[in-house]
Amino acid sequence: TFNGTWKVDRNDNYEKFMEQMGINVVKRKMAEHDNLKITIEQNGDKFHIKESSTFRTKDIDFTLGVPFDYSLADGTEVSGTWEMEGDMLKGKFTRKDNNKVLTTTRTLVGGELVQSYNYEGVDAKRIFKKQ
Ligand code: MYR
Repeated sequence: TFNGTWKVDRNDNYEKFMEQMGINVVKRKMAEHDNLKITIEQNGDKFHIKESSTFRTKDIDFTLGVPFDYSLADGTEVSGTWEMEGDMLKGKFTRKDNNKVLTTTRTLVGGELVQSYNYEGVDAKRIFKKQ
């Protein structure tokens, strides 16, 4: 289960990923140390996520397979869907400003929550530990 509160522990290639996203160096440096914490509550195919970081706190509700809007911490707006594939959450989101696609997955690996990101050929991961 993805339920619980997860705190980011480490990043893999996240800086390069953000650069590909067009985020400037100052924001990238801040975002690498954003202390991101997400609380996930899943009920069937409905999810409630509480996101908190040095940038903001935010509540997100979505249903698997149903498109929704989300704005990234830098204000970039995306729209897309999470789906469950086996034990993996797979997200596909389209940026509203340029129509390019960002894909992301969430999976549990050895008690950690691993979120992967791909944008325009650049892959990154953020790895979270349960609180
Ligand atoms: C959620 O499930 O937490 C809300 C929806 C997430 C949608 C897309 C996630 C992509 C986040 C990328 C952040 C990278 C900023 C450069």
